[in-house]
Amino acid sequence: MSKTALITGITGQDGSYLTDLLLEKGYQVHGIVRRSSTFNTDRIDHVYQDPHESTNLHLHYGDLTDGQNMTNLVLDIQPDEIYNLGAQSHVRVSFDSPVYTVQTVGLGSLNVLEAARQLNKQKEVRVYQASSSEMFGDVIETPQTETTPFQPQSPYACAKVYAFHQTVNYRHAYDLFASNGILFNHESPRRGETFVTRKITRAATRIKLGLQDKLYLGNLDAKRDWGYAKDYVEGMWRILQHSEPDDFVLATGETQTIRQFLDYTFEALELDWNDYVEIDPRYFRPTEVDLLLGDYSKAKEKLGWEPATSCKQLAELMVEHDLELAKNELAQKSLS
Ligand code: NDP
Ligand code: GDR
Repeated sequence: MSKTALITGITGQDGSYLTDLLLEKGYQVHGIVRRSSTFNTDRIDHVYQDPHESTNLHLHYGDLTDGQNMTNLVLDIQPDEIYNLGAQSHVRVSFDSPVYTVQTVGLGSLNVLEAARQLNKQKEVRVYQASSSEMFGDVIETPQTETTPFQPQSPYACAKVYAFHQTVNYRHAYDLFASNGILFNHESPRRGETFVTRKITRAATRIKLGLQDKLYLGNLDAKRDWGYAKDYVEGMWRILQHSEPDDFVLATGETQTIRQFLDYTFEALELDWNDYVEIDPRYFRPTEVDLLLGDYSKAKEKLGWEPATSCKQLAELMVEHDLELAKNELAQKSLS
């Protein structure tokens, strides 16, 4: 019998890679999609099939903030595994929309846990909670591990800390198989275009082809532990296959400044970023996380998980992808 998984945030970066992985493994994959006035399924269109024909991918309208809707879906679908990836996931935006961010990231996660608790009375269900290195915030120790105390520095991070603790509490209080993946930044060609890595690779490739002159950024000194999203969704899956629920850091164990990511990207295009980058204070955050560096030894030892892609390789594969996008844009322009 194939397993059934439910993914919140299936239309996002991680949701789309996880869908690819679970379909390859023979799962029945169910995903929750927000109703929107325009199509928001670009990242999963390559695996979408007409629901009138036989398909292993099933999409449902829903919203994390609607608890009744979450419980109805979970009880109807009867998943073996739930991956809670849905979130207002942009840290800078969480300062502009703190209440909405907390509703989706904090209470939304609680809605998923409550729904899982109901289903768990009928059959065992396993829950993955997308926790974040942002929870470490103003870091107390480096590198950060599963036992490093949290000092969140944004509404987003505060809400993720809340969801982390709720997940642990549901594990203890209700014997629910609920695990946290504490994932450090992970990127890809499917990364949203307002996160710094993708903003850089999109702009640099457009600059290379003469489609753009400048790139405006904020703080270039922050350090991040950047990995490849495709490697990390494999880790999510392994966390739910483990013999017991637990919390795991997934990271690369290396950290770079934004400047270094600029170097990798612009050097791949034989350009010097100093000629194009300007600082715009609008991208500064009221409180910044200066340094993140993860220690993934526990995941390596217990799950056999390791990252396969370095930050430089990541920048290069994103450049390769975005250069094709820029070439298509140029071709369209010359036709019009
Ligand atoms: P994305 O921003 O790419 O995707 C977020 C997803 O959540 C989208 O599918 C979005 O839908 C959906 N969503 C947003 N609000 C709601 C809502 N109210 N109800 C239902 N769905 C909603 O994030 P990532 O894929 O990068 O990240 C996945 C998860 O992992 C998130 O929880 C994020 O906070 C967390 N995380 C991410 C890290 C990273 O580096 N990428 C690191 C650590 C944690 P729509 O497409 O309609 O906007
Ligand atoms: P982050 O990712 O906040 O770490 O959260 P982001 O790419 O937004 O920022 C990383 C660092 O780059 C600096 N920065 C800029 N950031 C953006 N977005 N735009 C800019 O122009 C810019 N200039 C400099 C930021 O100040 C920051 O220091 C991501 C999200 O995916 C979260 O959901 C996830 O939990 C964490 O990673 C781990």
